[in-house]
Amino acid sequence: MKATKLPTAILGLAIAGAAIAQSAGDATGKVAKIDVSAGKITIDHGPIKSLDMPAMTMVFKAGEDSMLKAVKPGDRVKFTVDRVNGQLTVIKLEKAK
Ligand SMILES: [Cu+2]
Repeated sequence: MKATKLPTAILGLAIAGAAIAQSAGDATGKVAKIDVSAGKITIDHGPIKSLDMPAMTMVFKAGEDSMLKAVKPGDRVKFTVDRVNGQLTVIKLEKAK
């Protein structure tokens, strides 16, 4: 079982990597709300050119649960957004100084 699952996982990662290269967008913003149980983060963000998005406050899915614990409402952040399974997802998040 394990031997057949592993190659599929590697292929999946390769596909995700290709998608990130095409559509990911970098942005800055301020955390407005964090919903740990839903795995979501609301960010008051600046324009994201590659996604053709003006500045707004919106909800993103968090790519990793650890992101929701690394920041808190009011924190300024730098982040990268990509569409994962059709949902705008924060794939990288760090506190801005
Ligand atoms: Cu937006």
